[in-house]
Amino acid sequence: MGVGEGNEEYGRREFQRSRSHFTDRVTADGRDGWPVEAGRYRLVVSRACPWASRGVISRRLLGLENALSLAIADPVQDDRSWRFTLDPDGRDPVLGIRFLKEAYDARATDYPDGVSVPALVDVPSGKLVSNDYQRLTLDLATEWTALHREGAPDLYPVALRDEIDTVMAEVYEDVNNGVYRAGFATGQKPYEEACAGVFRRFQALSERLARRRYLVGDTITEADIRLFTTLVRFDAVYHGHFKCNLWKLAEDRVLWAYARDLFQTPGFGDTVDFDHIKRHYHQVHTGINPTGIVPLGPDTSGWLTPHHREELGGRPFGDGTPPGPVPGPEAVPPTGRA
Ligand SMILES: N[C@@H](CCC(=O)N[C@@H](CS)C(=O)NCC(=O)O)C(=O)O
Repeated sequence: MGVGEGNEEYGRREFQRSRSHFTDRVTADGRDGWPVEAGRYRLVVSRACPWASRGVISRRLLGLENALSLAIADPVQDDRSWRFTLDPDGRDPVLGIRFLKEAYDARATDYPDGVSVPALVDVPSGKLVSNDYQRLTLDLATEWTALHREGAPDLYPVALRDEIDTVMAEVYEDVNNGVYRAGFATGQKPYEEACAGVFRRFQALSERLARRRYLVGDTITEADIRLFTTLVRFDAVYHGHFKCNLWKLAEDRVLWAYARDLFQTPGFGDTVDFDHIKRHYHQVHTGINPTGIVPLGPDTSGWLTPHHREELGGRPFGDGTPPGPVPGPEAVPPTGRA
């Protein structure tokens, strides 16, 4: 029996992820009308959101901070969705808007899947260009190359794309989206299948990563970014709030060391705000946490402990170099750090 085909007792309800509605691409040749151009676009994210966080990490690793500016939404949406309440006067200082919805409205009158982050917005017109999170980071890696920093890594190397795509598809199905299917299931059977699937995939990934430092090849790739964004949220929100609790990340020696290795790599952990992550999930999903209470734990200091993964070899940035420090205004506040 497949997921969602449960009997009366368990129900048929299964979480359905909405699709990205705006799939225009910003490319080197500008074929969709949106050429890569320094300073033209604004990346709107929530640091709570795993899909948006991929873009925040890629942007850091590739050194696109000066070319592509960043807007950080309040981790807690209201019924008008993502808001710029963290900014002075509650307005994004570059786009001049209070709600991300205003950029969506400038682009279209009808968008059945609603407002979501990440969102790439054209600054001169104020219009949304794309909310296609699956494509966004691949384009940052392959289309924005003219604006990459010196020493930027190749996050999507041509020779490894098939393998990267295969790993990412499995990770998406069972892990990135699997935790959501478990967390939002409204029937016992869909929950159990999704939860079991998360841990089956974790087991396979743990075996894969026992003797190799990164998922594909010997350098950091897009596949590592996509696994990391789920792992870094795992013990803080998916284990309790989404009931993915067969074990904690910190209880798997290999995956925990792998995740800490990435966390301690410039461009990964320096983008993570545990305060935003915890408040978003626990305060926004009132269907599964009606009181809105945000748990005090877990202790996040373990993220900074030695991981010893260098012993496996690997060249984090290949022939390139690590990114420099986080630009001052983008530093994660102490309340959100490990
Ligand atoms: N479903 C989104 C994928 C990204 C996503 O799910 N983002 C979430 C945050 S993690 C979001 O913005 N959801 C809308 C909301 O919560 O208002 C899409 O189709 O592009």
